[in-house]
Order: sequence, then structure tokens, then C-alpha cells
Amino acid sequence: MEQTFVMVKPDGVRKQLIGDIVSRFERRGYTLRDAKVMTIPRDLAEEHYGEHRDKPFFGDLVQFITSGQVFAMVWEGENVVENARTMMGPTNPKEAAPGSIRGDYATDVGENIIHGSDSPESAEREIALFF
Ligand code: ABT
Ligand code: MG
Repeated sequence: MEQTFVMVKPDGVRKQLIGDIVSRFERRGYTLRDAKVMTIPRDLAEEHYGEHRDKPFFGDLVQFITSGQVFAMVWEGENVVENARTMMGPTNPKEAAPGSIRGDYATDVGENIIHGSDSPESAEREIALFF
């Protein structure tokens, strides 16, 4: 069965959204296979966001994702990689429809509440990195 890596980012934890986000995935029928609260070490953040290493926002991104606790999760179910991205809404919250997680709670592209793997290959890589 397909699995994906989902993470409530430090802004989502600060806004007390862990329960809401877990509830959305449960109501959708997905199964939580693993989860933990953690503070991401700098080297893990740089590895996780390695594809963005040369982008101008990379420094701010690593600073933000290591700025507080995150809630890392593995969710399982049919088509969960793609559906999780739909539930989250687009990366830029300005484009996110109400009812999506980012559409309901996020305001900033750099601090957008939640992460979800963007492909089954990314999911496998990210689950191995975090668990
Ligand atoms: P992540 O779930 O964090 O990977 O976001 P998503 O896959 O939706 O979007 P991508 B493209 O992977 O963005 C990674 C992080 O970089 C931030 N970002 C992105 C900026 O700050 N400025 C930009 O112009 C772009 C394109 C948003 C994402 N993270 N956070 N937090
Ligand atoms: Mg991404």
C-alpha cells in the first residue's frame, strides 16, 4: 500500500494545528503508520531540501524549518501521495482554495504550515531520512 511523508512545519505546530491536520487525514480514511515530534537538525534540513540548495530562498528555508518543533508522520492508503498534496493546497497559500490546509491556515509561501512528499520516490526517500 502507498505511503507518504507528511510534516506539520514549525508555524503549524506554533499555531496548534497538529490535531486538526491529523484529523483531516483520518477522516479521509488514511492510516497513520508512524509519527513523532522533533526538532530538525541543520544537516537533516539541508539534506531534506537538497533540491533547493542553489535557490535564493535556501538559507531562509533551512532557518525556518529548524526554528522549532515539527510533527513528522507517515500516512498510508490508496493514492495518498497525490491526495495529500491536494488536501494541502498549492505551495503558495495565495493560490490555495478555502478548505485546503494551506487555504485555511497559511499566508506566506515561505511558512506554509505543512509538507507532503511530491512523488512516491520522494516519499520513500523522505521516510527513510526521518524514520
Ligand atoms: P515543501 O512541502 O516545503 O517541500 O513545499 P512544496 O513541495 O509545496 O514546495 P517547494 B517548491 O518544494 O518549496 C519548498 C520550500 O521552499 C519554500 N519556497 C519556495 C520559498 O520560500 N520561496 C519560493 O519562491 C519557493 C518556490 C516553500 C517551501 N517551504 N516551506 N516552508
Ligand atoms: Mg517540496
